[in-house]
Amino acid sequence: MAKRSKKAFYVTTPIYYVNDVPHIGHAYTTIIADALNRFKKLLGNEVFFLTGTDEHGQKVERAATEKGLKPIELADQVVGRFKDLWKALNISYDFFIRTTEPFHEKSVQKIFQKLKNKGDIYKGIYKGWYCVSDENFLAEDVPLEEGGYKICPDCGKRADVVSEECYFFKLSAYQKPLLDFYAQNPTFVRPPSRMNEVISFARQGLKDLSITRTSVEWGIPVPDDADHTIYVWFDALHNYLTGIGYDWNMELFEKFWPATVHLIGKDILRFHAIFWPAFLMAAELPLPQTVFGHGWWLKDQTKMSKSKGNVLDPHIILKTFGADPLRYFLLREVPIGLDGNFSHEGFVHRVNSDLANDLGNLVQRTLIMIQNFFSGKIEETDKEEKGDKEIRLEFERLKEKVLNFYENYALSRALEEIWTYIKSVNKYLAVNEPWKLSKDQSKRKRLGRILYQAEAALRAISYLLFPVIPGSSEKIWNFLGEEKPIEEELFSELKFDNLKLGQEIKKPDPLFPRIALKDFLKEEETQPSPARKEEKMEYINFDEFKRMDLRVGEVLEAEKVEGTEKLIKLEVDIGTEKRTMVAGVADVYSAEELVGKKLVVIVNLKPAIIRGIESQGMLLAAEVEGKATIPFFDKDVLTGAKVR
Ligand code: ME8
Repeated sequence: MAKRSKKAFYVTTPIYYVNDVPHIGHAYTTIIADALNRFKKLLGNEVFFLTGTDEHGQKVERAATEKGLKPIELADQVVGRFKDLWKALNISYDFFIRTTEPFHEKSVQKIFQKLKNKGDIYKGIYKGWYCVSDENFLAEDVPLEEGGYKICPDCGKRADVVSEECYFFKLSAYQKPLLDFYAQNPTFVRPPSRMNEVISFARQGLKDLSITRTSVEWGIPVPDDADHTIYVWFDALHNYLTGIGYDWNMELFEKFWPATVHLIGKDILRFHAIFWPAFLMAAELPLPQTVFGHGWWLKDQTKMSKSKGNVLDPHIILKTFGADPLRYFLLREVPIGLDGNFSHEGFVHRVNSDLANDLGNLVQRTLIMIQNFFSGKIEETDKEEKGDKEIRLEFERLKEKVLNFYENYALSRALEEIWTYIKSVNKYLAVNEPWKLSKDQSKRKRLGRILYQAEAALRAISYLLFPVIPGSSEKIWNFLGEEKPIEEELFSELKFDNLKLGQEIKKPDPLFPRIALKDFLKEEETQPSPARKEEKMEYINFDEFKRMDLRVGEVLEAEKVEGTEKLIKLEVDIGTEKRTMVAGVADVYSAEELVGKKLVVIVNLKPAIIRGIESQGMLLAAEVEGKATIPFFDKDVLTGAKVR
């Protein structure tokens, strides 16, 4: 393989599942990637920034069924939501990969075949437990619960039993090569605590990994064995290759592979730091330089996640504040490796104090004074005095520190330093009181010097902030009358006095509106919760409703369906005849307790075959935390009575 160019920087985000719409957690990883991407471009690197969506697998298949959609229809909808969000957040990715695209599917099949031909993939039988939420096979030592099932140790959800023929990947053969690789590349996983976690996991022994399913239809078919679909993680991880041209644009691929950094949340570390390098070793491809596992955003001290229903919809924040306050807050508030707790109070406080007060005020007052005292253009200054020089030198020191912090993923530290500098410049103006000098004609050059220093500092500050708050930085840059785009100045060429004398400024607009907490909370309260919003009411008319034949049914007989956990077969009298129905309620009700009960059934629903039994109708039940609660009547009602 041709050698990757030294200037190449290839950054990726996870590809997100399309089972649900994006939230702040997804926005976080993507914003980090965007900041790194923009920073590296300022350094003159050739950057490729890949993001996208993970569209196959049981989780997406189930979510689509629940919504009455085909998986691809759900994917198409959710992809739109992701793309809209990235646009609203000013994310400048180079390519958006979808794993349902034919070029990706074809390459994954080819790699699968290659590994099979090599003997790294073989056929066998998998028996064990699977967590659909994490799309993960549980380790054997996860204990059985009293009810005879297993709980996923990562997400706390109930796992499913899987017993089927499948293809295995010989992960066990890569245990030693992986451990050797970690030893030689101690910064492969960052931060270091996560590297230790990965090493100790790998040391415990790696078992071969089932990488196909026969019970999941929504996946890439195994070449020449179409009863099997490829395990969603095998499929998804390869996006990092196919997204930069592997197998379809090898020139691009060779320019950027191996990836410089895969940015991920710590939830998916094992997939990226163990499975992924093992797959690559098997495919004889170079391994990525770094996998960075960042911390989680929590809400009320619990991980924000769709299944817990505690996610924050970024659109509400975007509507009130715009992209930059959110980008700034997420990157400033906590170091990337640690968890952060999102609170509305914390957000509003940080944004008002840092952006509106410190930065916004500095921009406003500097530019307004230049406008008022020099008609927008400083033509002459006197020489630098000690305090003026200090502002320049402090910037030169700042630039080096920021470079170092950005290079080392310490974005919050970089921002902290930039804010110390913003405060120094504000103080410099307060001490020198240019508004007083403006009254004395003999101090014009001195006044010019002070405002020039503040203006030059602003130019430099906006440049350093560009990776994090690109929209606002560009605005400041443009207010200063700069003509070349901000990205065209190389970091190495950035100097305090790159600001030319005699440059005419533009009238500034307010940059960051100050928002009162109570107004923001009001906005948040008026939004439907993400879960409710998803239900998006689709009205039916009365005639459509009348077409449903809902009746009181009486359960005559009931028995548990063999080999299932939840299903009960019922014989139900619907007034005119006896019907057989299958209901998923055995985790809550016993067959015996249902006999004799009257409940609501829909009798003109098209029959469906469930576990080989024809279900000729359906009973209605409320879903409470994933479990069925059947509404029974509080008065005696006639069997077969209409329900309307
Ligand atoms: O895992 N805090 O997709 P996913 C911070 N498709 N980051 C969070 C977060 C939170 N509360 N919640 C989510 C998948 N994230 C797979 C990835 S890659 C080959 C396949 C971010 O939709 C974080 O980056 O569940 C996490 O790793 C990712 O979203 C999980 O997204």
